[in-house]
Amino acid sequence: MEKKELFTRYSRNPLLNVKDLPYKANSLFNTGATKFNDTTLLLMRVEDRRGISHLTKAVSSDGITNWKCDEKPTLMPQPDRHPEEFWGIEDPRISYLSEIRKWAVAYTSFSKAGPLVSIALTDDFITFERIGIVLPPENKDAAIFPEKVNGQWAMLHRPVSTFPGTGAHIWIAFSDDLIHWGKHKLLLKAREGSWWDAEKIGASTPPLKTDEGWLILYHGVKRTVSGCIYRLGLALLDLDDPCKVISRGDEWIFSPEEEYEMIGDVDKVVFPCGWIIEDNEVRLYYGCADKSISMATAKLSELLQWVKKYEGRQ
Ligand code: BMA
Repeated sequence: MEKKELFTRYSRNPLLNVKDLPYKANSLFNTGATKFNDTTLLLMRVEDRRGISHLTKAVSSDGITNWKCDEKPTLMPQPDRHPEEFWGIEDPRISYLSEIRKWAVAYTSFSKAGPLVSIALTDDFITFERIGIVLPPENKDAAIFPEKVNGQWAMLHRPVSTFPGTGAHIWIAFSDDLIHWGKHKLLLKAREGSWWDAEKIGASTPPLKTDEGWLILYHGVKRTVSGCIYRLGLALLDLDDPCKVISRGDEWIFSPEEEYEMIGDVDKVVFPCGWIIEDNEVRLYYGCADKSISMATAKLSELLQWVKKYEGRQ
């Protein structure tokens, strides 16, 4: 039996917390991540003291130390022009779309009708062009593939039906223009019963293109009498047809364990929205207990080797 963990936590976690912000807020947590002008850029969800979230960026030249946060919010909800952002904007996943030389940020807008998926484009992380609502409520955990697949953009998303007992699963959709999304297909189902990913799953980071297929990191939620536990798992999709699941790991690969992950505004949560891959190293940036941001690293080859063991599992 395997004993070694796939991910190793950075020894000085948490990397960032609300005290690192130059202004007052309640918490800073789930973050998108990308490389930008030779820096690592995080676009962090910051919850203000009203309870409404906005996005603020932090940059670091080594991706670990000396983070420089914007003096003020980078992307604020605009409820006057975008009523869907009434209760804030959350959980950004950043994908660099080399074809249009822009970064696409898929984020959750918290509307009065529930959470929904919005997209904004940027080329400088100073100004953002909002595409607006792309998928109506209830939907969240959207992550855009970094390149077109068979001539179309692709995106993972997580619609929720009000029909009793149907659960919350990961779907895939396709688009010609990033605005209109169709060809929806149920991709990965939450498991049932006592599984770690029963009832509710959602994409964590944007899909990663590898020689073996699209690597998917997703979160699974286990409900217990003392609340939910948010953990992470892996799946692999076919490169040419990402509607095809090659494999899906049975076990979770990362789980709240350290005090900063176990205790916060929402206990027992690890929630990544971004990862940076350089050579064979994966750096995962994740929200901890809805309170702070941490980093963990893994070898890409080991993640692939692990998930491939489950070939044929859906
Ligand atoms: C999910 C999302 C995340 C959050 C998590 C735990 O549904 O809203 O933003 O971190 O719950 O509270």
